[in-house]
Amino acid sequence: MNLLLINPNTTQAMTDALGQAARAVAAPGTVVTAVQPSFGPASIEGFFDEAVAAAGVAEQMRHAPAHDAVVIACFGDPGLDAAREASTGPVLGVAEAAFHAASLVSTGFSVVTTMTRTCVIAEHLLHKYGFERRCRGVHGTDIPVLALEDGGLACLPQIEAAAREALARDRSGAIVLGCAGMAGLCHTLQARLGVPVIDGVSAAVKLAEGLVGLGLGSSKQGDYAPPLPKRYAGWAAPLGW
Ligand code: 2AL
Repeated sequence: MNLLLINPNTTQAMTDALGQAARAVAAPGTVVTAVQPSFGPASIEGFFDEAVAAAGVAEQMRHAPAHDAVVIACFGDPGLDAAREASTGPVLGVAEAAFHAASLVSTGFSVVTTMTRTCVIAEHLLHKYGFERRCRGVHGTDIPVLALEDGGLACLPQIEAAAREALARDRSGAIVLGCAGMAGLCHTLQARLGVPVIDGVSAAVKLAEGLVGLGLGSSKQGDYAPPLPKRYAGWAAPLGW
């Protein structure tokens, strides 16, 4: 199957690393194409970044190559519903995928994320998706996303310490990594912490493969029907349907 991975930020090194992380868990028959928007923020660390990044996801979906499934590889799941309108295949956001995976292996999980200001974005998603009763805490580390650009090894001790504190304080059974850029740290953290550690990129890839295997795609009934045809003005003109 063809899996389109969209990194919603515009940092090429992260797009390459996310493509690699996806290929590392993908089934032998899965071909991963990793792309990023042609415009937008270098990293997504707040509402304004996220609003522009969501338009970038819409841009990539509007001109997407043929695909069987899509993964949106930023923990804020920017543009997820829009991308589902634009695709017949399953579209997975890494936050939603990670919350599902964590709920299947623990009674309650904690999220360890980047900047503290992004905690509320994760909390909004937990409510939107109905996971507020399974998540026992969202913890910021104040690590900037671009500090994870090179794989984030230098940030490992800080993330590990935050995860240990979260597990103890929240009485959680699992840790969800709250940034796609933390993907490469997942196995080391799981080995050190001794609890399931969920990287949303891997979870989204495997869930996407599972859904395609089940013959399931985004519903085209009602609210996920394709966008209505109309004129888009200004710089967005090429995005109109
Ligand atoms: C992210 C992420 O996954 N990519 C990005 O640019 N920002 N998430 C986050 N919590 O900071």
